[in-house]
Amino acid sequence: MKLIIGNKNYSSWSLRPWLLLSVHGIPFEEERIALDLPDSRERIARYNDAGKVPVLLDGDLTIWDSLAICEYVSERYLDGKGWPVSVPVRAEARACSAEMHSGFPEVRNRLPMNCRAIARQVELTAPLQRETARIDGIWSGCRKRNAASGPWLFGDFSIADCMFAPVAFRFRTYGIELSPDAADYMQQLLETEAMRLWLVDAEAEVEIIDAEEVG
Ligand SMILES: N[C@@H](CCC(=O)N[C@@H](CS)C(=O)NCC(=O)O)C(=O)O
Repeated sequence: MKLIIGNKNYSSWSLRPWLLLSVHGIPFEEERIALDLPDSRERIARYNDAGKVPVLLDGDLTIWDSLAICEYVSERYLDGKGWPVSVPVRAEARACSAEMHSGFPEVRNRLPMNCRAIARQVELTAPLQRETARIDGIWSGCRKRNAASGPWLFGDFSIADCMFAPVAFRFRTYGIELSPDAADYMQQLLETEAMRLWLVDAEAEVEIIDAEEVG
């Protein structure tokens, strides 16, 4: 299996399936295509007409889109354990993941993932604060409700944790204040071995994408 990813420092979508595969110790090769360079588009197009990373290649199969890749990995390699076993808990995990996948435009635009940057300051506009508060509510609420079955959002580590993992790097960079429960969850994500390895690689990258350097 080969996962095509973007810069580890900047590519938030790439982190999600990379994390799922890494946490579960599923063997895969990775190919990094640095984004925003003259040949980036052409290199990605060799793998996928959608023109985006991440892309997973498994035998003859090509799967694109971070959530679709996580779903495939769960079904093909984890016997469905990428999601919680309980139907209602799984439904909520999917709802939170879908909300993250299609929402939070202020967080995406104003707090770009820039793993190696710290102590950046941005204006906390009202719409941005509403979104960070919503994420805080998801993190603290889910964790509290599912604490009996494990320390992650829905008990055991799941695709939902992968979907929110890039947000932990974003909040770290811009020093977003969180409730104690949400801050604890974010710290737990950041201390996960695979997240630390991702950060080490991100810090070693040399490319700078000006549009992603804010604050
Ligand atoms: N919905 C897609 C979005 C993927 C996406 O936007 N990837 C960005 C990098 S983080 C990309 O490939 N950008 C390159 C480009 O647009 O040229 C997913 O979840 O995988």
